[in-house]
Amino acid sequence: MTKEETTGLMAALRKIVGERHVVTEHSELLVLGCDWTKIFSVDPLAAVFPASTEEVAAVVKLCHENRVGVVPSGGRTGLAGGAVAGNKEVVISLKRMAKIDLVDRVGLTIQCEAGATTQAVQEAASAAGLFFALDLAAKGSSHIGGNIATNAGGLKLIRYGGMREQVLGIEVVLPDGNVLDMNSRLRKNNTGYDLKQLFIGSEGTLGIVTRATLRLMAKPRNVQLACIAARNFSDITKILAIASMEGATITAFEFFTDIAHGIVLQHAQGARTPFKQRSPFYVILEVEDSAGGGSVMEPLLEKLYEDDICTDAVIAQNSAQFKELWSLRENITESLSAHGHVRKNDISLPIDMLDAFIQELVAEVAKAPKDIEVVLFGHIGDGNLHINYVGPRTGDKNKFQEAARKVEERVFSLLPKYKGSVSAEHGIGLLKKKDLKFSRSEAEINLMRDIKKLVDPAGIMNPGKIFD
Ligand code: FAD
Ligand code: 2HG
Ligand code: ZN
Repeated sequence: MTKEETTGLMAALRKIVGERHVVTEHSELLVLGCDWTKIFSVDPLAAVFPASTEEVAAVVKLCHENRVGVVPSGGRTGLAGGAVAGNKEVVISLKRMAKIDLVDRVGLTIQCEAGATTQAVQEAASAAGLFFALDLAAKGSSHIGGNIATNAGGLKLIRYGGMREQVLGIEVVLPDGNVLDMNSRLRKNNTGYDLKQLFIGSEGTLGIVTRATLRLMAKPRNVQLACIAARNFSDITKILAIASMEGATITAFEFFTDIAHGIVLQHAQGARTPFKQRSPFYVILEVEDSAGGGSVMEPLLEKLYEDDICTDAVIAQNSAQFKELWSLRENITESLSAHGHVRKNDISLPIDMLDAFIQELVAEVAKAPKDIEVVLFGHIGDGNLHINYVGPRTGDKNKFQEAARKVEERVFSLLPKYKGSVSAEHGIGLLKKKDLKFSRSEAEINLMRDIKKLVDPAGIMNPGKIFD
């Protein structure tokens, strides 16, 4: 774009959203054009903050006419570079569109604008005596629109499903600025293709989600939480199997190694270990005890002790301990960032293949440079393992990323034989474009490209994400 064209575009954007809601200042753009990854080059043309669907549509239409790329932006907690603007795109932030307007206590739904945070929706549901099931450590910042665009998984997927399972309807601004209203509250609607599914998990490459209708449910009752310690990784999957066989309704099954635990204890304020003696592996197990009276967790732990599968366990006795145990898991990501340079993998495997995979992973990691520490944790109850490669903060960031990339490529190449995925929940974004081939066939990738071309022939919607 020439200087004059850019000036004209900025004036038109200001006319749509108002003078104050267009940012062109370089230092602010460096933040607004970036997500949590902070490893990609950032260079947006501008960032705009529309206040309504009409304003989003007008901005997109204008950018479409001028063939300028747009990057939909939510809470910028994404871990795949999906909300990164690196090529003079206009960042469209939904931050001002955070209204939560309708809780239907009979049909159990909630309607909101896409810029509402995950936590705000959880709290609105709770205030109405109900429960919104998506939960993740980024909930205070992540937006519902971002959760939909990434099909976020999170901490409770094992029981309630991921974001896709929570979405009944959405409103979307298409790449040409037209609005598709699919914001239905219906539970059942078999009238041809379910088009909203195409946008869920599409990482902002097909359109901008502006409103959503989400499912609510009754608040879980008598939830019990334990942190269980184990000697071997294989005992972790045994605990999962035994818990199910003993009839526990598992609402979360989260794993972390003692290395992850140590890093949290070092960096998270007020964190302390609940164990007298540390063990190599831990699980946070949350169950719903519908009968009440502690009838689930204690007998289950007794069985685990009897079978010599756990080395120690603590049960949260009150809400403070409940929060404290959960924080040991929820603080891992932030503590890792405080600890050093980080490269993240977010893989998934059939759960019964995890033991075999971990053995191969350990062998692969043994060949890695010695200053790369490998930290494992994740939503093992649904087969999602988070691998973080961590390098010393004092080292060079780019060199570390290159070295860690070599290790991760070898790890990814193990996945096809397990029919695993290079991304369980964070998405492809910019980070894993080269790795899509490890999980999806050429035919699938070609079909995805065809869909992209059909919906966005001008290629302006979040260009360069998922594939080029
Ligand atoms: P952003 O980062 O702003 O954007 C993510 C993608 O969505 C981008 O491609 C962007 O273009 C697109 N997008 C954003 N808003 C819209 C919209 N309105 N319409 C269309 N496209 C849009 N993820 C999990 O799945 N499970 C977890 O447990 C989890 N835990 C996390 C914990 C921490 C501490 C952090 C930092 C991240 C975690 N994440 C997790 C990753 C991240 O929080 C999720 O991917 C989240 O859904 C992103 O939401 P966001 O609003 O921050 O999106
Ligand atoms: C989590 O489960 C997130 O906490 C982040 O998905 C994972 O930091 C990571 O690698
Ligand atoms: Zn996760």
